[in-house]
Amino acid sequence: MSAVWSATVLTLFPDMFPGPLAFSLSGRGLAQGLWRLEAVDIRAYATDRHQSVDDTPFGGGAGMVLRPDVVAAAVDDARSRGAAGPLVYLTPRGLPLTQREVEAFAAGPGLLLLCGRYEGVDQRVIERRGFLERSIGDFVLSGGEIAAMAVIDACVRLLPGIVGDRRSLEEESFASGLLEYPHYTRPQVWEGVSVPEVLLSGDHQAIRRWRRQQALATTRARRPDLLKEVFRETTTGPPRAGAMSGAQP
Ligand code: 9D3
Repeated sequence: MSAVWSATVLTLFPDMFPGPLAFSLSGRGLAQGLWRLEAVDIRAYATDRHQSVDDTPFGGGAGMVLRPDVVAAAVDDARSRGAAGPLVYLTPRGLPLTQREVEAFAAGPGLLLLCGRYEGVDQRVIERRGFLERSIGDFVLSGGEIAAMAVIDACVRLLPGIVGDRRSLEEESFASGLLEYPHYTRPQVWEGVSVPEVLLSGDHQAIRRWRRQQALATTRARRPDLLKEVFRETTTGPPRAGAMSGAQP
């Protein structure tokens, strides 16, 4: 008896879900029962007659902070109803999420995600319940919901049976660590611009080499930080999955 991968999202805006997760690969998987989604309204765990979930920050400052007692009640109830897997608090203060961690999340039973609003969540409940704090990048969103959707989407596409063509995921793990090579389709000449000759040559080894070189050049230009990872020996840990397979860069 193993339940399907499940995401439970604690939010003040449960109506935002499933949102875009109802479309495309994730949407088809959700409709087929390959994964489950539950959006829980944090406000349902307020205890006072005004249903308050937040309060002013101790020490002063702008905005409001989500109360630890209300968040804890929502977490504990979700757990009691079977929500399994790591607790993830989406916050711009968090460690940046990585594909490596997404792979680990997708391999587990699911996630319990907490979306912040206002100025944040009382830090005590984050620490007492053992939340991981994660960001999806160095830009400012208006809340954690869209970040939670991004995390869920990244996990769900890795679940067995979600991606139709397995080759997509295989190529991804082969190339992992580099940015992708550019893609072309018909027409062969468009607005006077031809598709790169080598792609029309039928020489599959030449095509493979050209794509590798394109991936390397683009990564060097745009994300030299990634190149360091690909070339790295085992100085601080094992190489990324796939980084050492096939030809060396
Ligand atoms: C006043 C300082 N602001 C932090 C830069 C407060 C603040 C702004 C926006 C606190 C939370 C938010 C809403 N963002 C998220 O909840 C969020 C987020 C993000 O904004 N960027 C990248 N990843 C994430 S994960 C959650």
